[in-house]
Amino acid sequence: MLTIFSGVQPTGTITLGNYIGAIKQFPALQDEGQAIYCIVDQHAITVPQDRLELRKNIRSLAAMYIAVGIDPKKSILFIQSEVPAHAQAGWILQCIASIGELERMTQFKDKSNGKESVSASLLTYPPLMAADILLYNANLVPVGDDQKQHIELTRDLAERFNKRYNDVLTIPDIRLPKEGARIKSLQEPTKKMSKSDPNTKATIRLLDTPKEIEKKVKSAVTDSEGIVKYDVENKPGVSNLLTIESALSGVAIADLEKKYEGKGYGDFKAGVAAAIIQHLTPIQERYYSLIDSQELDDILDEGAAKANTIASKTLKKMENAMGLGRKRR
Ligand code: ATP
Ligand code: LTN
Repeated sequence: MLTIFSGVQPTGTITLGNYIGAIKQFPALQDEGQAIYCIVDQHAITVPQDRLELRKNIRSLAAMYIAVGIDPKKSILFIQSEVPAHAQAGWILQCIASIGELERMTQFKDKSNGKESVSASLLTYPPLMAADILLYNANLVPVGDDQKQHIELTRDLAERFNKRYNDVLTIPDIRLPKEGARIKSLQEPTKKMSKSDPNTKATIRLLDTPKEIEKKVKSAVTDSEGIVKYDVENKPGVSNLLTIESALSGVAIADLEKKYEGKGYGDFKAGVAAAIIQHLTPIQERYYSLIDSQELDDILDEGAAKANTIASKTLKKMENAMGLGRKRR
């Protein structure tokens, strides 16, 4: 049976980029095998976080996972810091990773670029991510395009561990979405849409109100041509909006081009906003019914217990293979 694993950082309300690039795939994968979804709060603290904000974001992300269709009867949903094996296995994998390969990670380069001082964990973040995945013997990791390099490193570390010690770890494969692997910022359509972008007009968040969505789409950067055509090179803004509408409505991009033929960007943007609102309304309703519920805590308690059982078994195998601690009879 396949094991599917993915994680999202609780660093703010998830964006359409996170949703289309990764989270939208999660519910569908529940029927392909055992799906395990994690709120990676230990990853979030690689950059400074306000403690109250972090608490709020963790709970919010948990409710959002379920609101988008993750069924806790089928999937395991849990918070990373509630399963100690992650940090323990992360340490082991740091011991087999080299500084050089970690310094080559583009996410590290981006997040440390221009900063006078960054935490050591920003560099050692990928071995922790590898631990997340490898502890569950995951075969498949659904993520957006920006995580490709981290998944490749995870595979390298697992292969290195298996070769150096014993065949303990499963080599995972990446699963990218068919379209929308990289949703762009509405304001700078050559940059990825990011949760932590300080420009609020650049991102649509899953909890934005219909008014906010309309406003943001209306002010999205396009071009002066006035023709709705998919052409990433020359029309990145229009192409991004087309990708968003197509991913949410299920209508092929070519059919959307026909729908907007002879129409201006005003009509186009109104259509895109309507498609977003229609898709997000039921998600928001489910979210608000869950956010303050005991049900949510029960789901997370059960998820942590199940995750703990699986993860601590793999950790034991890793420790035994390396000769850590005492041999257990
Ligand atoms: P931050 O801005 O805090 O670094 P982020 O927006 O990049 O956060 P993550 O929590 O790092 O979000 O990512 C969650 C998932 O969303 C990952 O699988 C990532 O690949 C995917 N993702 C993030 N941004 C995009 C995007 N613009 N397009 C497609 N997928 C994305
Ligand atoms: N690094 C990822 C989040 C992440 C993750 C994971 C994704 C942490 N652990 C395990 C998939 C599997 C990010 O920044 N988006």
